[in-house]
Amino acid sequence: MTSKPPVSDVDAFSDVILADPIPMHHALREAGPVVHLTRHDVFAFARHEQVHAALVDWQSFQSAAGVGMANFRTEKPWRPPSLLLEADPPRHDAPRRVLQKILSPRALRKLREGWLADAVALVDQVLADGGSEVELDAVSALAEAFPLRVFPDAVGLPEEGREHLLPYGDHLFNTFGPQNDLVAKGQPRAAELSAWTDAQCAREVLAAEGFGADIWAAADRGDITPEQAPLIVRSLLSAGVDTTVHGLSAVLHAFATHPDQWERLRGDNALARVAFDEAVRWESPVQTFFRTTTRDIEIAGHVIPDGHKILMFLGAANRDPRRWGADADRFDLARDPSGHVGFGMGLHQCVGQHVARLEAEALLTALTRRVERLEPAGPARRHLNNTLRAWESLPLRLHLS
Ligand code: OVM
Repeated sequence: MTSKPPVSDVDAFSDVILADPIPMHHALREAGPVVHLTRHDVFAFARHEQVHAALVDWQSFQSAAGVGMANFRTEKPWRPPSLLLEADPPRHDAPRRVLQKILSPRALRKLREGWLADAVALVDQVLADGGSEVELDAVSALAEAFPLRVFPDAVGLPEEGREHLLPYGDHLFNTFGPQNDLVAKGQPRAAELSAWTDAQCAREVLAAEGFGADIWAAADRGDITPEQAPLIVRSLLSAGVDTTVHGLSAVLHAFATHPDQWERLRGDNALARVAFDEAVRWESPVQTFFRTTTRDIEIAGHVIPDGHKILMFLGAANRDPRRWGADADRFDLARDPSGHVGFGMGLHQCVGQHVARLEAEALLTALTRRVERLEPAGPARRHLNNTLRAWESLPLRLHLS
């Protein structure tokens, strides 16, 4: 016997919920393993067990129909679908294999020293005209500044137009949600931002060395087709900037509000990567993605029919006490955050995660050299996005050592 799942009429993308989704996450987890969100007509998973299961079962929960609310089976996508994010095997395989190698820990070794030095240079520059205390906005001065200093160069982008990267990403991540005011607000610039991004993916525009050139070299080898190459470069530009910026904001906010954890990191720089992953678990910069069912699926006695949208609350799964224990809401470097779904899981798991971790390690390590303590220096302000958990402003006071 099967029954209808519990329902909720919550607007999961309203300003109030986006500003603080934690109470809704709690309510949805408690309501059951699957909840029908009647307002969006989608089925929500908020527990770690079901989110994890959906992420690893790509046959039953497809990405090719779009990982936003729009169902590509019935609606035309606003941009050509990503060969990585919005594809399943076998189409997904070659692009994934190529990008995975280009962004592998082994391939990143040649960037490591330069990025560590760049982080030291940025931190020295930012702290230069202070005395023993410096006040800054950690979003613009650090979380945005560092990725923008290293990542576009690593891709091989021209200098001109780089200011389009963050607004493009912001709009793109809004479009995974419903067509609400956040999407409408981005609409006037969408065509211009999208055209700029697409233009950067051409071989002639990219530097002779870098991730972009590496992707085109894979096309020369025949590992991917020349038609696929620009779309794979586009994935780097789409997924590689805003996500990292908000991940860095998250870890800086975490440390500013957990001084004992900063002490711990200062005592052992090897914790920088764990700290970043714990912040990704704790804050989940990418809050949600959708899947689409490819068959009737039974979950805990409820049937989700074929072709329906599943909304996976990564942020809720990452704080599910069933998986993380009673202190799931605590930012704690003593925890092992592995198994978090902030980077996804399974064959779509973030292909750029090693790049993000290297950026975080470089920035945090550079900060531990100079900063004894950091604390909020004013009210932190959220930036609302349909998919991203983001800060607009994080005023911090840094006490230098
Ligand atoms: C892509 C893409 C875009 C946004 C996010 C993402 C988190 C990938 O175009 O492939 O992964």
